[in-house]
Amino acid sequence: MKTVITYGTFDLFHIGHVQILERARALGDRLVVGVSSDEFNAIKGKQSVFPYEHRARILKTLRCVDAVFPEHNWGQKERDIREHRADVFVMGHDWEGKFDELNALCEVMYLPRTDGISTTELKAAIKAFQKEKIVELKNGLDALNSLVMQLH
Ligand code: C2G
Repeated sequence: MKTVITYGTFDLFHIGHVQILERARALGDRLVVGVSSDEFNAIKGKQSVFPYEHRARILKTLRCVDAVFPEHNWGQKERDIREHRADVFVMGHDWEGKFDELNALCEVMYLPRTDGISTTELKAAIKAFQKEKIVELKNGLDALNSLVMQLH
């Protein structure tokens, strides 16, 4: 039974997350995933939109994910690899080289990221959309207001 392990925040779940999880799962017989807790996200300098419970539950629904556990800190990976008897540790290549020390415990693989999508970009797009909508609404109200003024 070959176990693959990976980690992430998986906020605003998107196709890039699906791809890395499916690619990781394809490297073995089961995939276990450490999902960053809200507190650890703060340490990573990330404010996730969805709380840990939601992010973990979404991953648990995936056919390619066999188990989900909380990631509380950078240093727990060695213990997790031992506990889950992981044979392969996988991350997207934006982490290339960052976890090579885990080679002492298991195979370390950095897989290609999915271009053109990231939680950060999604958040920026939503913010821009909201701002655009507010400006549109304000212009509409101003036009309405001047109409009303003309009628008086
Ligand atoms: N990812 C990807 N393609 C994207 C976006 C993300 O392949 N377009 C991959 C990342 O490389 C990572 C995983 O999806 O392997 C999860 O990404 P994040 O949720 O952004 O997690 P991250 O902040 O990288 O946390 O200890 C490790 C950290 O918990 C990793």
